[in-house]
Amino acid sequence: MHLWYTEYQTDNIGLSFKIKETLFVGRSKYQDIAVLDTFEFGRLLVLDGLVMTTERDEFIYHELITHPALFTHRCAKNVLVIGGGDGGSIREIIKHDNIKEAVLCEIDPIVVEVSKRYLPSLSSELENPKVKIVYKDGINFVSNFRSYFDIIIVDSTDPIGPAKGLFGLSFYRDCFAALKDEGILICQSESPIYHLDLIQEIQTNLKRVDFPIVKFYYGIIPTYPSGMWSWAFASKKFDPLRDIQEEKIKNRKFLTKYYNLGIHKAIFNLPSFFKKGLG
Ligand code: SPD
Repeated sequence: MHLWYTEYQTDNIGLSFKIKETLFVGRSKYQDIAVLDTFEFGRLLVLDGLVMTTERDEFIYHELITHPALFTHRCAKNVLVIGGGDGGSIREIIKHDNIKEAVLCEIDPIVVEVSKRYLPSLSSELENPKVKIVYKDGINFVSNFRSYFDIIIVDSTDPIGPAKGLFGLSFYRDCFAALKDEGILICQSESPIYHLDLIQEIQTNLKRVDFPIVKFYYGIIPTYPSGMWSWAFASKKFDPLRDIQEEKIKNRKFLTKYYNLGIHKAIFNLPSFFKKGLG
């Protein structure tokens, strides 16, 4: 007998994983949490029935949510990650020597605990002295800062339940205020295939907040709905293509498995349907 886990990505499509072992199943104050060991994608973190990350393809998501901003900003020192309790985004941020402090604001301590125990390749830098973890609601947390962060990364779950506010206008306003004059905000913005309406709404909201540069970029994540994912890049000063730091990307001293100079240029050149959808 084989056990299978299926994420129903839409009412009509599911992605199923054959399960080797169920490592953790529990309920925190906020959500259902599971870690499953799968035959094809290694360990899989599931929150409220939705795939958050897998050991096999997480590098694509975490490199793309972090390095485009970190290599566009001239010298980011203070970075805030909202969500991302698995630690994958923090692991990538910490690769940049210029980082002085990386704050992880995760609402759910159990996600961090579970990731430290079952997903060591993602959570490997959570104990780094440059990393400060706060267990708070990111929406309230960010509203306490003025011109403090160089980069804010919203590594949220999908826009259902507690994460809904992380896609809204007032949250973006607070992020704008919490960023320094050269600040950059990155938000995971779901699938361009399935969620173009949401992406349009994110674009409208970010422009209303007065970010002079609002762009989207995309990547291929096999275990996310449709396999194609996107991120919003909202910036007060630097443009990811006009201000690209080619030498810095080429001469980086750390390894990446997906991100490189060609990828940086390619991901901001959107497929026609996506470009059209953004108007
Ligand atoms: N549908 C999956 C969207 C998940 C985005 N966030 C994932 C968190 C990984 N650090």
